[in-house]
Amino acid sequence: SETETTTHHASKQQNGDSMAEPPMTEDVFDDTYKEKGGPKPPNILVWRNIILMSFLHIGALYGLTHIPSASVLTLSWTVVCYIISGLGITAGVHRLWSHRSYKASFPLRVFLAFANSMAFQNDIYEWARDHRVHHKYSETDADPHNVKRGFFFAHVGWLLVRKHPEVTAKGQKLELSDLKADKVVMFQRRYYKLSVVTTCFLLPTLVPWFFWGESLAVAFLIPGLMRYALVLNVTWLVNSAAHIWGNRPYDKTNESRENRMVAFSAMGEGFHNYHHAFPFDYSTSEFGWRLNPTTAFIDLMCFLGLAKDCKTVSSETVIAHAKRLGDGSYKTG
Ligand code: ST9
Ligand code: ZN
Ligand code: ZN
Repeated sequence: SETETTTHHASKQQNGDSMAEPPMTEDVFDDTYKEKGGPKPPNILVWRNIILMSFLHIGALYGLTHIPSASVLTLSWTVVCYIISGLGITAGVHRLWSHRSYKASFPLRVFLAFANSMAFQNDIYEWARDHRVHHKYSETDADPHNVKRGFFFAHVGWLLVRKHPEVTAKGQKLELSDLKADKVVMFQRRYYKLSVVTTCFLLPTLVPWFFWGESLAVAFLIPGLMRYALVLNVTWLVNSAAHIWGNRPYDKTNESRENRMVAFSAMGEGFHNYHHAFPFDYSTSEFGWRLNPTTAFIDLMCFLGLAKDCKTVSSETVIAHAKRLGDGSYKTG
């Protein structure tokens, strides 16, 4: 662990401002945490969420049946909405705000916050807070989507019941001052509902209707509901599938996995065993742009001068880590 931290600092130093701020450590696994013994608290169902999630998924399936009647432009627009909302999660709340794996200029943060509202997955502050506890207390009571409670719980069940008290207790001890200090994050939190209504539902629906005369029903069902449900499920697969199926070349001491199917659909976020081993790497993988359009996007932003200080890990550190903790499936060269 010592070597990794050094590399972490070293790579920052190469970027010239190592002393400017301390590295983010709130996403580092805490192996001293012990779950309390005794019986687990019961699941308290939140019926409002169960009903809304059911309607959303019924609407999305109904949307599927309308694909043949949608225009090519509407289907292309659905892909555009998928990519924008996906980036709001991957490049935005995940790699930038949860892990601080690179720095983004004000205009880029505004775009990412907008894109994040389009994905409607809780505001940036709440998502990043839950995500930091997920990394710090993976697969314990304090992990919001603890995969030890099964595929369904890790996928969506955790959004349908009250949180385990340990999630809140541990979450309250996290350092979140970087999020509180970011005006874009706080602005999005204050106007969250309004921003979701406009970006996740109104914008995807009204653009096809206004610009190429798509029917309001099809525009609402496909780029609206169906696209939203799809981005949700692909994101959730990182918590469920990528904590159950795949190799653990970097670290076999936790349940996170390398899952190519998830990486492909999640715009680069399925190299999850790597990501838990090196949460500060802006690429969440050691393979650059391979199956990873989010990394290509961040690189483009750097090229345009809108992002900088991307953190990476040297291959020597990765190999040493894999040798020490991996399951033996790591391939060199
Ligand atoms: C959604 C999120 O879908 C998905 C996240 C997935 C993460 C994936 C990560 C994988 C890596 C990235 C992959 C990207 C791939 C992208 C691909 C794209 C193509 N710490 O929560 P409440 C306190 S959301 C500290 O209500 P309950 C706090 O004071 C979907 N404190 O607890 C809080 O108040 P406030 C849409 C915490 O009552 C208070 O407790 N949204 C923490 O147990 C109450 O919190 C929904 O469906 C903490 N961690 O309710 C809504 N947590 O916030 C779902 C809580 O004001 N959520 N506190 O500070 C809810 O309705 C509720 O949260 C609940 C629990 C019912 C689930
Ligand atoms: Zn994870
Ligand atoms: Zn993460």
